[in-house]
Amino acid sequence: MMNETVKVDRRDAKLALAYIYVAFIALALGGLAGLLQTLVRSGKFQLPAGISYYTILTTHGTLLGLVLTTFFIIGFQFAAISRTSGTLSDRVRFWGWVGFWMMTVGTTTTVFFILTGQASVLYTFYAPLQAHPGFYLGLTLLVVGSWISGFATFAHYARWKKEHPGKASPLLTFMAVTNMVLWLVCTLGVAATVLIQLLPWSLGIVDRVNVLVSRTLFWYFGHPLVYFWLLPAYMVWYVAIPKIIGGKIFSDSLARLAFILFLFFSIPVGFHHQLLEPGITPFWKYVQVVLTFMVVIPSLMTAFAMFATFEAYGRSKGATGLFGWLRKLPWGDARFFAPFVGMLFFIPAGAGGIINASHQMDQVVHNTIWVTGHFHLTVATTVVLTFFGAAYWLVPHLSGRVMTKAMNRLAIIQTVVWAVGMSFMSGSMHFAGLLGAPRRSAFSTYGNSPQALEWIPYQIAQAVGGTILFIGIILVLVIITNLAFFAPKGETEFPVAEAAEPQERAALAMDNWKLWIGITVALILVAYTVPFIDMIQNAPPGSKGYKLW
Ligand code: HEM
Ligand SMILES: [Cu+2]
Repeated sequence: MMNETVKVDRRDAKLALAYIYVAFIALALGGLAGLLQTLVRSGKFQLPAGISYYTILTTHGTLLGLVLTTFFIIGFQFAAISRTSGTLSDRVRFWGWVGFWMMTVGTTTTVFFILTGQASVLYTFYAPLQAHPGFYLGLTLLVVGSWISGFATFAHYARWKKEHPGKASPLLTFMAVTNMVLWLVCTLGVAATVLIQLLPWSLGIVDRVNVLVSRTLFWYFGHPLVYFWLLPAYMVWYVAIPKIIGGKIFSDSLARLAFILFLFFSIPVGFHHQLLEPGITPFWKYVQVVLTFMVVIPSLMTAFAMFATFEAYGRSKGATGLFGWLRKLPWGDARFFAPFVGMLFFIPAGAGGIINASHQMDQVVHNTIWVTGHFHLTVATTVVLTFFGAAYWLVPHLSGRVMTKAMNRLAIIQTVVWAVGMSFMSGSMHFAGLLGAPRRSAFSTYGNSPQALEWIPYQIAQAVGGTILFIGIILVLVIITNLAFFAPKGETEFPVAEAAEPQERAALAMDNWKLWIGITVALILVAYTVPFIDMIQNAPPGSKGYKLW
């Protein structure tokens, strides 16, 4: 449907690539920090030169959780809207570059203050830990820059709609717009806590900060953040993968509906990260947990659509029996294999998520390294492997090169290395967490307490996994560098599949942003207004800042 522009314009490609380069630089530095963490936690290694574990951990969480993801996503989405809705106007592209430079300067500032040991507050920067004001300023630039890129995306979408009256927007553009709406609405929370609370407090303008309010604003952002990571992976699954395997999109309007449901149910749910927070009544936690579990609906819709696409394709190739279609899939193609392995890891990841969000079971795993194991399955495997798989066609498409057979083989190996390394690392994190090992902690035997000694074998397995994963990072960097600068010149396809059946009217009805944003805001108000007023009215005196590192 509507594949008007087949190739991304050279100028747009440069913009998208700029974002993607920063993402992979963040992967290199953040990955090194991750390796060091696993080595420290094994008890066999100490950081040199008095470097603090928390400096490394803050670098890792910030560079990988916030920088790698946001830069890759925005670069990918600029390419996607240019590919499906036509070349960007000069104005939109200009603002895309403004966003890029603000984000890059912001990132550099933030990382400078982290690496110089002035901001070891972890990527969640919970008060009352207090960082240098430069850390918060850098974050502000990063967020405001991303807003500018978001508005540039909306402007491009609006122009397309104006030029095509009565037509439904291209699916991939619709998805990118949904993700940027989600991002804009949720980053308002993090901007509020940084600008109104943390920045004035770190500058000494105010003495005390309301910790509960700042955490609540953080998690109002922090949960939708994970959907902001996930939706671009779903874009690849819904739109690119069917084309790569030679099949069709199962249903265009089902995909759009799933995205809108993710928009509704990813924001009014931050309390599931605060289940053990004393200042929120159980009733409001319950309301938000119910809303949390609503994401089961679009998640299962997505799983169904994916496997329906695979099965329909396999059967069209003559597959028979219950699982015969599995054999028809292109296992030797890294553009398919990497995201597919990502999908498989999402099954245990999702099961773990249900445990985390369930109040009673969360008591067992809260703040243990189980949680770290969980999100290394979700973001650091499902999302990241899908991004790698997408980069294997996106980067050569943008750089005007082609992936050689040798690079494809290396990419298959990379995927296997990642899967093996992550099974070790995340698996041992899950087990150690069940035995009570805390997250965010360097090595300690806690005075040789028997419980802490039980964790050590798992921490060693974790370091083995971390080392394998780091090899995976080196491999992917080799591949991406090759695809960007050294691979043979040529044309690589940006795969965009067609829908199995035209559903123009249903799709057009989905372009109703007033309604979607209205429902999103209404759900947020229902979930947050009363408990938020409560937090302000019953506010304790607030806390001074602490620098505990
Ligand atoms: C070489 C690959 C990686 C290794 C060895 C690794 C290792 C680790 C370890 C050991 C921790 C927990 C440390 C602790 O709580 O004390 C951690 C935390 C974390 N990792 Fe990774 N990781 C890797 C890749 C990734 C990737 C690709 C992402 C994101 C896309 C990621 C995101 C995070 C985040 C957000 C945290 C939380 C930091 C915090 O609690 O403040 N990691 N990682
Ligand atoms: Cu969450």
